[in-house]
Amino acid sequence: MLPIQPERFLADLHKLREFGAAGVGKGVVRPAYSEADIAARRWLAGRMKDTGLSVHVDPVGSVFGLAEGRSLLVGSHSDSQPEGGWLDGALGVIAGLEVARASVEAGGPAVSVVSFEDEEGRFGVTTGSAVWSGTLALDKADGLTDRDGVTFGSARGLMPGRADSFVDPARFTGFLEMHIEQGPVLDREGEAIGVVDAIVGIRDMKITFTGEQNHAGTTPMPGRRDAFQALSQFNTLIAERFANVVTPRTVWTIGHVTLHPNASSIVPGRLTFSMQWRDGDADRLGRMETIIRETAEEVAKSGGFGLNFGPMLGLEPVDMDMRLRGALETAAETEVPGRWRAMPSGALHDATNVSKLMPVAMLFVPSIGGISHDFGEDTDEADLITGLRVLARAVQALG
Ligand code: HGY
Ligand code: MN
Ligand code: MN
Repeated sequence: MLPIQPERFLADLHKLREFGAAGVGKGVVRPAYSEADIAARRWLAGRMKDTGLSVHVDPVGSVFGLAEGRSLLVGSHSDSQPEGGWLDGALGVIAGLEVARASVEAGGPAVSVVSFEDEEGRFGVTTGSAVWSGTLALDKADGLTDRDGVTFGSARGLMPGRADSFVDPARFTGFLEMHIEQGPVLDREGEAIGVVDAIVGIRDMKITFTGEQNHAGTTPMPGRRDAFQALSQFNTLIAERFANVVTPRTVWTIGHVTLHPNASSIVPGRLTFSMQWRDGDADRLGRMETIIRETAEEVAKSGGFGLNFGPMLGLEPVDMDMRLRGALETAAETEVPGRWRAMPSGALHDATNVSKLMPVAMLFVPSIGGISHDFGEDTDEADLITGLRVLARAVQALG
């Protein structure tokens, strides 16, 4: 086993949590290109340099610690959701750093480390690795905006020390990402490790209904063009129409709604909302998109609303590489025999984009209560260390 040092690993994990600490539980607020994110990346770059890796901050702010010659890439992301947990992404980055240090101390195998930028999609969907993998052109990414209208292009300019060039993916033999499950299965089943077999696909777009802003007291109900009512109708209709298309694993979410002018005595004239859906089957995602577009058009037409579909972002479902996955499964059976399972990922990860460039595989540790994308996200330290041990075993076996 590589000479990993669990205490050093945990110390760095807790140190990273300090950047953007929310002051609520172990939560963090560290969105892409925020002061906390930039400071965290500067600290990570220093830890990579201390390990003897050469640091490369790419044009979008993803931070790589590069070993000499060809190497296995291990990492994840260190930016967070607007209200994030301390482990989402951070765990995979610090685990990668610890395995890289242990590999250097053991004289090999060569391990590089990465923290991708904007995996949490302040601007898009896994934006940093989507640009690196060619899924998303940089000039298209630069035009993406966050919910306050800030562009990706202007935000990434805040990241100091960015190189003009991207890292050549040919340097890497493959990519391993350790992550919290962010769901209830391992915690509920009392298991320690999940080895991912496939990552779901996703579609994400903004939709705007435009009605008529008017006085909430004097405007009779018949004939109102109330943009909120349009969304309410749309939401009910798609749930009915999805019934014979979806499976129990399919999910769809309206997570962000902007109501204009958002005042209690004004009939809202405009509403923009985020429409996101995920499934393991690309064809089902397509059928859901048809229902979404047709239902929005039907609601707009029948209620006299304007309708606008924003750009749709999406990633296809992806299977993990069998050789890398096998190394993780063998390592899990050695470390926690009978207390691990192969399982799909309902969450998106940078590994989806990186799979376009090289073989990838992922492993999960349990999330207490299945909570994530919430300040309350947490994992027992014993489970964090078990995950690190399984990762280190797999890295050594693949070496
Ligand atoms: O939304 C996701 O699945 C990822 O955590 N950003
Ligand atoms: Mn994540
Ligand atoms: Mn996340």
